[in-house]
Amino acid sequence: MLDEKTPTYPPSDAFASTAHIDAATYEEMYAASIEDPEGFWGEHGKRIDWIKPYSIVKNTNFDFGNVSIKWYEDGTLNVAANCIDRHLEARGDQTAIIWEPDDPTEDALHISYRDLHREVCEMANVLKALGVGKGDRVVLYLPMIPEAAYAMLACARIGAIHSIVFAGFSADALGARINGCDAKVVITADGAPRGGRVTNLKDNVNQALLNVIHTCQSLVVRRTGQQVAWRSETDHWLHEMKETVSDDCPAEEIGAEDPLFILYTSGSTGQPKGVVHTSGGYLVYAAMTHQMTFDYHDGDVYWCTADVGWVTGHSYIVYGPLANGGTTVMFEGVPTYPDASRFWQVCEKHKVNQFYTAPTAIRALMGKGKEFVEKSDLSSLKTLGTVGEPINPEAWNWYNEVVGKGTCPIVDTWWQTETGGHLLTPLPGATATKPGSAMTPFFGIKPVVLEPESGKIIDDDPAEGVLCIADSWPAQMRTVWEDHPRFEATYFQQYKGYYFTGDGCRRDEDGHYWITGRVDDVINVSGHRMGTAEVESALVAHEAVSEAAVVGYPHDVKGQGIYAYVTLMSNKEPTDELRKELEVWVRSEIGPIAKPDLIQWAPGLPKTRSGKIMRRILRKIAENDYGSLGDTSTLAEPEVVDNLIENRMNR
Ligand code: 6R9
Repeated sequence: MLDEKTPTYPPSDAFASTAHIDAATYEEMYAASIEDPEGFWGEHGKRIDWIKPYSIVKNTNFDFGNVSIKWYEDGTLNVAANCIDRHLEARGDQTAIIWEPDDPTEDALHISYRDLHREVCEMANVLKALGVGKGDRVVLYLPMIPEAAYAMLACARIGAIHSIVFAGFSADALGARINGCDAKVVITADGAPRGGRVTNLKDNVNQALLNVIHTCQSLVVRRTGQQVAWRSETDHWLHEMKETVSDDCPAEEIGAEDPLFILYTSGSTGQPKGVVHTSGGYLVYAAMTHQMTFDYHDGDVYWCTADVGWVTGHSYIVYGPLANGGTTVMFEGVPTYPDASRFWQVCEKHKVNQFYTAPTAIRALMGKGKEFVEKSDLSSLKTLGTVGEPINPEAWNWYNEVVGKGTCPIVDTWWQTETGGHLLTPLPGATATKPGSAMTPFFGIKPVVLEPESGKIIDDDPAEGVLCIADSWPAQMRTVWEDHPRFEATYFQQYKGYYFTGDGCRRDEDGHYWITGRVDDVINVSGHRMGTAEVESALVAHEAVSEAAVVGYPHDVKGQGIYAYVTLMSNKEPTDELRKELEVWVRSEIGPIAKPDLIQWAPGLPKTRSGKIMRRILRKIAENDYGSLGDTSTLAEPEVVDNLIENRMNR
């Protein structure tokens, strides 16, 4: 919390004077956006091109049982035409995408808007030749290569709905998502080089499709040239099919509320849910936040280090920057390969002006020492950003001093897969930032802090409680794919009339927001969202496991680590081999990011008399804070707790 010693970091006068938004403009525009949302968004909707202009701006209802969210509903547009065609005349030769490969000795690519147009048209025609049309689903399981952006935009061009599955997910997780949205085609590559190693994507697709009942063709990009097992009837090489199609593909007229993509994300219960985003409002908001949050200007080179498998890659590598006619860097590799100077070498090589990454990457690089940063010329940098989890002040200060040399505003952007774009963030030319705070709402956003139990609004500052949003914004998710009741139950049931974010927060005496982390059973591992329930169900699917409970615990680099309490079947011995086996098992069920960091053998789990696992206690033990366990009197067998404390893994 802010006290007298908390420093604030205002932008320099020079930065503020050329910024899109300075402090006075922010105040004025924010007030206007809240007083008259229809007028405000009616005006800002014009930043993109419409085929048929909208006459209705906002039609939204947060009442549980009748939740419905529509923006610009009678307008039509094409998202790909907005990201490509409309820039051709003025900037056809400008670089749209700079692609930086995993291996620094391989050449980077500079893809112009004209190149992008041709590639996307060809890919769109290939999809059409495979029978894909408006409203059909296409799953993308790809490395960070330009074809990932081409495939997204090709879907958008013909009105197909893409659903990207992060290439780090396992075959099982991929199969579940292909089934979940009934995809007609999966687009993949032979292999994905990352950090000097190769993931055999095509093999994973083959394995995933064994569990897919409907016919799903695959379109394969040749990236590594490795041998792959081919399913002759339903597999197609992209480079072969491209030879057979025209490089002209008209952009379909798409309704503002037609889905653009589905993205599966973890929640506190059950299987991941398919978050649905639609076309018009999403693009308006992604473009506007990209321009204003990063203070992006024409000609700037912007780099977001995320993967397109996450929402950050959707809004802030592809759709936002390209809708603005920008130059966006796509990076195939990892921050530490070949060594910890890679990010900074890429910044120097491509003269990056805005750099956007995750706190976990900053912490990992901070641990390697500043020599790795100081080898590179970072004088092109203007704005730095973070996303995905709270940033601790130590990492913030390192980012500010060692990377930004104290001259680059840092924007700590809070948002979610569900929100489509930034909701709480400083604006670099307007906000005097505080390390660790997401500061202020973006235009049109009405955050409220509620008492967790009563749901009452806390008006006075400072305030601490759960973070909800009181009114809709254009990029809000519209529904859960084919499960609107789940959408309403997850986000609108607990606190009536509000969108419930699942995050806790504090608002300080100046009215600035500090995210305190999830209040549900979602953990955040290296900025990746993980439902503890997902990891638990993977563990209990193993024949040796009778019961499992998973919680997060503080981890120096990852933010949170995964701590699993495992009860074995009575005929199984707790051995180190079995521990290894369970780690490998979870990797293959979900993916490497879900591998437990610590597994503790638990002869019993603390439960209430009604049989509910007391997670509060498990969290405390995992945090090595067992002195403050609180009330354990409602436990069925209080003695199991002593055993767990004695054998705790995080000391
Ligand atoms: C964009 C993205 C969403 C959850 C969110 C919150 C956490 C994201 C944050 C942050 C503190 C920030 N989160 N940004 N916490 N400060 N700047 O990350 O989407 O993967 O859906 O995760 O991440 O807990 O609820 P997603």
